[in-house]
Amino acid sequence: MIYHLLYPLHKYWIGFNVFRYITFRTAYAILTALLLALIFVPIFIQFLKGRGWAKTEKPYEPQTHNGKIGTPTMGGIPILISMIITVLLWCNLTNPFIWLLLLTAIMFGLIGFLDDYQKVKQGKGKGLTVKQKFGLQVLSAFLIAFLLIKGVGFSTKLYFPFFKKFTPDLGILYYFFIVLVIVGTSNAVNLTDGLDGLATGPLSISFGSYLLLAYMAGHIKMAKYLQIAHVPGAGEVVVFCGALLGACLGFLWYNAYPAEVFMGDVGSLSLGALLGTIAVIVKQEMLLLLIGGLFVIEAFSVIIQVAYFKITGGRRIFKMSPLHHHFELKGWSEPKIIVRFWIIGIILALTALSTLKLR
Ligand code: 57M
Repeated sequence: MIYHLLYPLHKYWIGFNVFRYITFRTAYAILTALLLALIFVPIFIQFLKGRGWAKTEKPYEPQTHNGKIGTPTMGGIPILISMIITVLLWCNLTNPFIWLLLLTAIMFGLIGFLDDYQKVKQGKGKGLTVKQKFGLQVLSAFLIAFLLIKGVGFSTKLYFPFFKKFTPDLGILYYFFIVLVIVGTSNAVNLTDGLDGLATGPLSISFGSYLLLAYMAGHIKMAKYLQIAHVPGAGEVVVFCGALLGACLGFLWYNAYPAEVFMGDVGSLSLGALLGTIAVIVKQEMLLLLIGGLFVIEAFSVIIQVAYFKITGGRRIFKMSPLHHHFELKGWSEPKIIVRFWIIGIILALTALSTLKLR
């Protein structure tokens, strides 16, 4: 809104020209979303507590989690509200990528809300069935892929770090690849969200990284210099990433150990799907394996554990999966696990960004 209201006034005063600049709008998108989340999250904590929408006991959890019973969940709702208001305020709303990302947030947020709501209403922790949840995610991701490829005329070429010339055109297979990236990232973030701030921190690092990648992809000279895909219109995704970064940091203020609120599936599924969709839009899906490396490690720890458990008839590689539970059972304190995972997330993101020069 602000962009559409104030930028046209530059005809009367050159000062309004500043609202054209992506860097300016991104800086204020981060601050706006941060401020809104700092205001909305505590209000929601009271609302959620009033309804008893909180963590219920789960028998198979590490003992340390019993102290968390009663912590309100679904904190993803104020995250999404803060982000959406900020996007509507600071983004150029004629850009189709912005509406596509808002649709992603709403579809995956609704799936997560349905799961969370059923868990808290039934009080037995039973949300949607795995089939229901997965089916809804795949359908939503296919819709995003269709709107991208057919609606925006998006390229179906796949780009790789290090290899400039190798850009295979996946054609119709790109639909399935997009679904894999979006649904895979959404569920990987969901699994990671098992300790205070353990998902929120790396999500903030990831959105910050893709903020930079979107800027480079949307800047024709910079994309050419770095020999990465130029994606016309990706510049607005920078502002969107700023809104996500600000909202996550504002939520982290309350989700930091000891957490006053959890984001719930409404947060983890939507933020994970947004990260995957942004990676697709800026044509840096393969780099997501590094930037989102923590989410990949956590998800694979479960896959390896479940596979080994089935193959060996009940033996385990980790004391418990996802990986953060393994370290809990090894006696590491929760804050130590969380901060060490954040440090690893920062190292992975910096390594990923350094590959842009190594081509
Ligand atoms: C997603 N949810 C947290 C909170 C958060 C197939 C199997 C791998 C599925 C997997 C699973 O579905 N886990 C659920 C992780 C839960 O967090 C809620 O869920 C939202 C995110 N989805 O926002 O609302 C608990 O995590 C703790 N938490 C915090 N701070 C936070 O900021 O402390 C969350 C956020 C919360 C709270 O205690 O209640 C979760 O862990 O459930 N299942 C598993 O991951 C289980 N692993 C397992 O069974 N491993 C097996 C193998 C054979 C599959 C094994 O290794 O032997 C773990 N799930 C739970 N506890 N609950 C085991 C330990």
